[in-house]
Amino acid sequence: MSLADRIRHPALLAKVMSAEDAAGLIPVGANVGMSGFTGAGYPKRVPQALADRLAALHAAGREDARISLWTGASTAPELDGALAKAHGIATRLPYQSDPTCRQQINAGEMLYLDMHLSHVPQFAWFGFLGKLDVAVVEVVGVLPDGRLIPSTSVGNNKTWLDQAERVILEVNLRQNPALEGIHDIYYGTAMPPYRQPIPLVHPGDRIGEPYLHCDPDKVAAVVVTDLPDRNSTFTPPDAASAQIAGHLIDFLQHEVKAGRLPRDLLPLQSGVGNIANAVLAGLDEGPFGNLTAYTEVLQDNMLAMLRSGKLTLASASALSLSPQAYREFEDHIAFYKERIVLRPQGISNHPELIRRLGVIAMNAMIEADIYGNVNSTHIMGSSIMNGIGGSGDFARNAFLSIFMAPSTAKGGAISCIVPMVSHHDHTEHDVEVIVTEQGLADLRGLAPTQRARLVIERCAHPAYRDALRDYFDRARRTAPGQHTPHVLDEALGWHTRYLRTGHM
Ligand code: 0RQ
Repeated sequence: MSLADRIRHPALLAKVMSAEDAAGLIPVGANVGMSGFTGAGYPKRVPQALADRLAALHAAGREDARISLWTGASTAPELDGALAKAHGIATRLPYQSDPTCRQQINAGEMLYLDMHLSHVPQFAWFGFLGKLDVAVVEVVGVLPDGRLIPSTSVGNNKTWLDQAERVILEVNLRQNPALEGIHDIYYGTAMPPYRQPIPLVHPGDRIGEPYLHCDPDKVAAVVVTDLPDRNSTFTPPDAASAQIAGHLIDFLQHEVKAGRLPRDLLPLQSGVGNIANAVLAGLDEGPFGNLTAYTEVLQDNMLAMLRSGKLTLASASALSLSPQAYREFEDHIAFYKERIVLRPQGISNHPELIRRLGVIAMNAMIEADIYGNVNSTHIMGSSIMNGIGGSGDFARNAFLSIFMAPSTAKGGAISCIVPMVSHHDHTEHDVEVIVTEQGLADLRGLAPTQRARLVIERCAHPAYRDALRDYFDRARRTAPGQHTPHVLDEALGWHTRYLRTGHM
């Protein structure tokens, strides 16, 4: 396939230039919206060229040689990693998982706006984030009329292309042209007070069109890439993850028996990582069939469930697959295209749709407290791990909001069930079920003191259970209020003890 077959718009074909020349069009201090969502569909050459330019400016004494970087979600070493290593990011939003970014954020050198993923496109439209100067978006190809074939993620690309003053396109020849048709880009959104209901009532509904719009006159450069997505390798579930998955599947079966869930459950949302993968593997072997997914990231085990027929369709914003699973996807792309829809994150994570569809939200956490408040983002109250991502979009609006973690971390030195979380991402009001390898606490319909007993008995590790019982009993005796009793002097004492001694 020649370049002219990929870029079928002559005026855009004429704008092909080197990544270095394109990066030169991005001013220092600009707000730059880049594509990319969980390691998929991010630009691969312009960010590296920009990082080289910013590093050279730093070497020449330009300490202000930085940009503000907005994306869909996490990206990859070629984007977040390269720009962070060049000290080229002043402000980052809305989600990252890059070690260098994390280090710089925690050192106070990079500002980080950790945002709900569904908020990002509308905050950009509302003008809450300032003006978007440049968009850098990876695409698979350009149609003769200038519409764009999106890549392996959609993220915020529609918003970046609409809002940015200038656009740089990376046409990635490595991405499969047969991706054309898998996307559903909804152009029916509006600003309040003119918003209308979003006409999606089933996870697989297609309500938009398969292409992104972009005014060709705004396109300042087209760069050609031939590089694969990050495609992290897949790690098989460990023992704790498999136990967590087992508890969760027993619970879902119980809900079906009780008549609170249909036999084919409700659309599934699954976070990323080891535990999420174990839950999906358990569901693939489990008793349920005819399942659907309304989620933001499609990872290996969801692909396996589509292949086995357990899952009939999946809606997401990105394909985050290992190299092996991506080969399987490409080998059977026609099969998967009938069963997968990729959407903008403003739609995949939309509260209205999550509430309407009755999504079962399953996300990992860092720690929970005895009352069911959840911390998904911070280590010991102050240091960021990754970010809230889509977990809040789903938890607040789900039919069932489930959070999962091993009961201990760092070889047992940390209890993931604590008297009070050191940072709140999901309050007790948004958390219905907590699961660890020890067991599952169903918190629905329970008052705080009832929740505390259950979380301690079902979810805490035996090595920490007595200390939690003792804390709760003393709080019951001594707290001035008995609705959510705490010993305030001690509530964060487990964390401060860890910071002092290396053990909770
Ligand atoms: O640290 O790597 O230094 O060993 O935290 O923990 O157990 O490997 O868990 O990779 O599944 O990540 C919540 C961070 C879990 C993730 C979180 C330490 C632990 C380890 C990671 P090391 P694990 P996972 C969809 C939904 C928020 C976004 C979200 C996340 C490291 O799932 O970012 O849900 N979620 N999005 O040792 C101190 C504790 C700890 C702890 C674990 N209590 N105290 N350290 N760790 N518990 C996706 C998107 O939105 C895009």
